[in-house]
Amino acid sequence: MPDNQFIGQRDDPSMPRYAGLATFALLPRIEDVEHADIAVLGIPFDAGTSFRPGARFGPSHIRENSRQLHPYHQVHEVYPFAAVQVADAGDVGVGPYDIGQAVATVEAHAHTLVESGTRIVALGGDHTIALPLLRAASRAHGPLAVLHFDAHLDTWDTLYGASVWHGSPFRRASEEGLMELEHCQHVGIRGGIYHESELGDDHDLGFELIHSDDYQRRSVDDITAQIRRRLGDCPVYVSVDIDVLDPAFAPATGTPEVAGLSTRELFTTLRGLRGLHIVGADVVEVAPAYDSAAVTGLAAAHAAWELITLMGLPNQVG
Ligand SMILES: [Mn+2]
Repeated sequence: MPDNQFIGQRDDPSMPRYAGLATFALLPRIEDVEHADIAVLGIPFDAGTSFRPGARFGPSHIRENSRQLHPYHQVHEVYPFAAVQVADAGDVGVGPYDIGQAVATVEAHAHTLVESGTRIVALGGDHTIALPLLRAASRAHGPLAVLHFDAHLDTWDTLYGASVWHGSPFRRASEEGLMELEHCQHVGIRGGIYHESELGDDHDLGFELIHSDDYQRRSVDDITAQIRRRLGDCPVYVSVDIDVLDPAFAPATGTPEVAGLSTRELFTTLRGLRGLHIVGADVVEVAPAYDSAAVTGLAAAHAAWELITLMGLPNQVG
């Protein structure tokens, strides 16, 4: 490990990685650092879920499964936790009964962090939380290029009378002017939709599509090149719905869809995105009750680690 001014992972030879309290990647708590460049923030909220509930237990499960994250990233050849100060900001306290109130609480909490120069990597929680996180990030950086990994469009309108739920965050964000309409990208889309007009709406709301099936015919390099072209030089918000993965790789999620990405396809894609100007990110929709052998939790913890690494690379600082 290089010497530097940042506090990294717990390094106590008397305390194995599987023991002790689980902050994300055994990193310091935000209270224990002077300033966090990147904060991992849990949002235990799942009242926006339309099908299988349980993502409120996602943050603690992802932290538990982040104990094995190591200091060195061998693809990018960096020590992510020595490049910038990363800290665990704990959870946002949100109740389960009032979506509007929860969204406002998340937005206020996120705004406080963003205002102090901290970029957030959020652990969901269901996908509803992307809306307040986008509001907070956009307030600081202007309209954002959204890079969205998901089986679903999440640009639907209302469901069961709710306009804010886990299938609508990007429609609301687009309507509110939080997104760069020529620079947003879905990756991994598949599964059923209600009506073909949803695809036209999705395009009008700002997104270009890369389907899950595209990974069968195109190389990952080709796909990452398309993503880079689409995002351009904009500030980028990356949202990873863990259901972008096939249920074989991530069974524990609210709305699983067959024929998804493998973990290798997702991770080679993420690793191909060096140089983006990422101003915020989330990993959402991990519902631990369905997680045999913790495979979904592991995938989510590692996805967050990949995002933190990208955000801390030298050309990303600031
Ligand atoms: Mn989603």
